[in-house]
Amino acid sequence: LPGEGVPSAQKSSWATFLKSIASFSGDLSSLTAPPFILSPISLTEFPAYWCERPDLFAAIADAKTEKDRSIAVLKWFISTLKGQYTSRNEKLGSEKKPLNPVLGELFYGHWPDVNGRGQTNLVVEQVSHHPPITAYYICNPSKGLALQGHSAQKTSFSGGSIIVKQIGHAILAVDLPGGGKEEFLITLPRLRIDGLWYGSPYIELAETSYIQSSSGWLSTIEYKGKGYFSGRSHSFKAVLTPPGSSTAAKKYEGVWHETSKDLDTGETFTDVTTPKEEVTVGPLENMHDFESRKLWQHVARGIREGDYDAASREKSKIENEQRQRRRDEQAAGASWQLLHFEHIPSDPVYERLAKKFNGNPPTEDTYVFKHNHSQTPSVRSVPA
Ligand code: HCR
Repeated sequence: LPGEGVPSAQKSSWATFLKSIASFSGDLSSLTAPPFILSPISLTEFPAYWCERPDLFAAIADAKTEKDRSIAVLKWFISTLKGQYTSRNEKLGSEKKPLNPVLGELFYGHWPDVNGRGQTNLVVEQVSHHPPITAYYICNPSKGLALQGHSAQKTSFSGGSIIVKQIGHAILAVDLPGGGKEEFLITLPRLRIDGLWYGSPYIELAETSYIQSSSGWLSTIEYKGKGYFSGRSHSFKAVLTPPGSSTAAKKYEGVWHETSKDLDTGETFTDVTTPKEEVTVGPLENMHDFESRKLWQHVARGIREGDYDAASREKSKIENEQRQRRRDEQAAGASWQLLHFEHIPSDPVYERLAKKFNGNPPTEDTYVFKHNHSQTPSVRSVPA
């Protein structure tokens, strides 16, 4: 039934929220939403979804050929989608509106070394507040793997759904045993937020995304919802093509939130029905004030405990403090300095790899991680 996921006291504010998004395009994070749809988690935590299957990430380094590495990257990528796009429904009951990070907000974490897979480290920094842009760096130094990317969103409203165009890309760099690097450009799918009318939003992926290797191998992934390929939600088809050819060397099909198979052999390709590994985060007492969980702790508690007045009071405190910072900077003629990333207007790796598959746009800006692999565990001790 329409509005059935909305608590009765919030039905009219949900209707007002829906009306405001219907006539709005741009940055959704700035709209005030009713309390039942608020998530206690900041968007800076989202990059952790890239590595909740650290074994599959590490396995990329163990693949021996260019083709096998491209297959391993595709397998890892598809296996991240369930966490990226359905985990809020599982944990919080529906997709929710994440906390809108402040400029300079930080999130650090790691996945421990188990059975020789190496430790994987995560560094996230909010590099823009308006529009929200999140930069991340994930590396497994002992396996010679580093993923660097940034994420922003452009939203519009169509046919009762929110359409989210993801802006940004990720580059995975793999150190090769004989020296040199192989690089993979990962583009991001388009999202549709459905179920708004019922007050229980969920994500469906749409259109096509690509993984282009510097070796020439290309994965083309097509996403469909209910009523297409298999009639099931969260369906995808992926095709792997060799350098300079459009004839598929491998084809995969399935649903990204459960299993998929290799269409030639019938064998299972991805299976995310087993538990994932959440990122390990240090204790709150050791955190810098700008680390996400410390910064938002009182707001998050208010949301979790249903004390929305406290949540909104605490949120206003953070926002006012931010406004004051910006005013002080302006008065001093200074601007905010990023801690871990440097903005560059065009990413040469993106340009080189996008050219190989006529990727659009031909160039994109990026945020380059300023330190190297081995520094990531120690960057936690950030200056005040
Ligand atoms: C669109 C979205 C914020 C951005 C979230 C992103 C795209 C962030 C990068 C991650 O890698 C993947 C990802 C997953 C989320 O599905 C997506 C969010 C879904 C909702 C949220 C909107 C800003 C909030 C809309 C409010 C609705 C729920 C009423």
